[in-house]
This record gives sequence, C-alpha cells and structure tokens, in this order.
Amino acid sequence: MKIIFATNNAHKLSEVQAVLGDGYELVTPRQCGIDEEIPETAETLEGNARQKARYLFERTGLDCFADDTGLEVEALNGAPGVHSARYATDGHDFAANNRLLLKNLAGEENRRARFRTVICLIEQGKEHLFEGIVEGRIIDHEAGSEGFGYDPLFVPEGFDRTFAEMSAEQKNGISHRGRAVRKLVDYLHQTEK
Ligand code: ITT
Repeated sequence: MKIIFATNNAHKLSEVQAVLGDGYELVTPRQCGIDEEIPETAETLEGNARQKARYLFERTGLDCFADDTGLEVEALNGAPGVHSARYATDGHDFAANNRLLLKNLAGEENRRARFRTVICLIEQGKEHLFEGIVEGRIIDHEAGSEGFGYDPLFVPEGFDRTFAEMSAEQKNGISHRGRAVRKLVDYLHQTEK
C-alpha cells in the first residue's frame, strides 16, 4: 500500500519506513511533484503535524501523514520544543542547535528532557493523531555519529548511550518516532480488516 509521508528529512523517512515494514511504500512530497517547503507555522507539534498533513491532502486527495517532533527540556521550560529545527538559526543547522543547547544548559544540574512526536494521518479525508514520547537526559558533550539532530546529546532513560551511539534499529525500538509510528501501524492494520 502506498502512503504519502510529508517529510523532506531523509533520516526520518528511513526510520519510519523501517518501522512500517515492506507492506507500506512511503511516497515523498517531491515524488508527488510538490517541491516547495511545506509550511509549519503552528505553535504546537499537533498543529504543525496537522498543517503539514492537510497541505498534502489538499493537493493530492490521497491518504497521507506527517510527523512533527520536538525536544522538550525541563530546565528550559520545554524549549526548544516546537522550535527544535530552528533553535539556533533559520535553517536546520543540527551542529549549531546542539551547541546552543549545551550553552543554555551549562552549569544546569537538571538535565531531564524528552522527545515527543505527533503524527497526523489523513485517511479517507479524516484526521487521526498518534503520539510517541521517550524520556531521557541531555549529556554535556556530543557522543556518536548515527541518527540526526539532537541524537548525539540525548541519552534515553535506562540506557547509558546516546541515540547517536545506537543503530537505527535500536533507536527505533525505543524512540518517540518509533512509538508513534507503531501506533499508526496498529491503526492501519485494524482498518484493513
Ligand atoms: P520535516 O519537517 O521535513 O519532516 P524536520 O527536520 O523539520 O523535517 P521536525 O520539524 O519534526 O523535522 O523536527 C524538528 C527538529 O527536531 C529536527 O530538525 C531535529 O533537529 C529535531 N529532531 C526531530 N526528530 C529527531 C530525532 O529523532 N532525533 C534527534 N533530533 C530530532
């Protein structure tokens, strides 16, 4: 079954495809002829996931979904949160974002943080939301080279390695996105029956 996934982030695409498995073929906006950046102007993850999914649905009329993810740091009152992609700069500069996060947490003892993903599926014109959360902490230096974004700084609860020190499979097994996508898969399987 083909389904459109509203992302231009290749890392996300491969993480989501791995969880969905062979039964689903993900199609990107570019493959549907949508080359412009899809607007993400809402003030919540839910709002952005819905905005991206609706944008695609209005242009294609096909089943589609989008995810929006944020890193919520307790000592920073939930920042960078919905602004995670543009924390340090206007672009998706992962290295600059990580530097700024470390700077803002310098000397801070409370390192608790969580990743939260919200997926909005539009299926036969109707919206469905799925959420995935992973709790953890921010360490004081980057470690590892797998994954993307804040992965080199984030150690999930119960582990002593960052997401960037884990294989894609290990990360997917416990991550915010893995959890949200498994809820999506459960829903899709139910509706197939
Ligand atoms: P799309 O909107 O095209 O899907 P994006 O990179 O902008 O891609 P998000 O808005 O969902 O994706 O994510 C915001 C930022 O949060 C992203 O740029 C990363 O810096 C960070 N992020 C998201 N998921 C992450 C993950 O699994 N691990 C580490 N950082 C992540």
